[in-house]
Amino acid sequence: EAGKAADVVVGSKEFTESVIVGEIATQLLKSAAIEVQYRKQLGGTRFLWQALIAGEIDLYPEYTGTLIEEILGGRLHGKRDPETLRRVLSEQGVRMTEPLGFNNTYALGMTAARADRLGISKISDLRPHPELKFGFSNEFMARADGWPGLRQAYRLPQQEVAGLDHGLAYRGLASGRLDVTDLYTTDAEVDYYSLRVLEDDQGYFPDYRAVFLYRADLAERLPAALAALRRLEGRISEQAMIEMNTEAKLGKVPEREVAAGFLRKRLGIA
Ligand code: PBE
Repeated sequence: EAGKAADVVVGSKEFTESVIVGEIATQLLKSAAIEVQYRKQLGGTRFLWQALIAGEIDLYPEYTGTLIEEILGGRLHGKRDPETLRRVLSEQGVRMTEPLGFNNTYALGMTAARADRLGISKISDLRPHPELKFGFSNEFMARADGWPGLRQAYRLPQQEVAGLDHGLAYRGLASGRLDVTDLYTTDAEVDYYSLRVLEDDQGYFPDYRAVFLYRADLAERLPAALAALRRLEGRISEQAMIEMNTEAKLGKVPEREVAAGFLRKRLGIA
């Protein structure tokens, strides 16, 4: 803790949405006269979780499914109820807010044109097509809720499976180098590239409701910070999040401005 320049250190993962939501928190805390340092795009899920536990950051945006399947997986012993979740989190000195209002789930996607030609509308329709080229974001390749489990659950035969940067996967679909990738359902590219979101007909993916994870000691040290953060509970709809991702990704508006616009329009914070 010693030597921290700011009262609160906010972190985020490497993709646009995480950076925007981290910006929103940062600006909201600043508007409450709290000194904030924003360490954006720190890395992947595991890195952010470790940084939170180590006290290098005080809070970051996370998703319930990611928390349950990937981060806490083994420690929950198959239980997924909110009470168990909060108890196991608090054993780690971590708490979470109520959901912010949107769900950003993984899904498999293809271009609508390719999906139509092959008659594919759901994940199990991929089974008779071993020739399809799959490319998944690097984190998805290795996660507990990612490719290995999905392949097993759906008994998918595809052998040609590449790991790549999430942003590049969309361009791979558009150029025809890839047939199938993992989407994040609030991504701007889903609409932009006219992608078909394949139905998860075996219900493999959980909900990924956005929340903030924060250190329990933050709540004790700076209750005003927590009160400010909690103003975001239930306030970011799926539509609002998709619009913000679109502004940033396709409109090239800096995340900082996108976040400021949200706070001004939806929370009346100038
Ligand atoms: N996501 C979508 C989540 C999981 C699903 C990639 C934004 C994440 O864990 O970062």
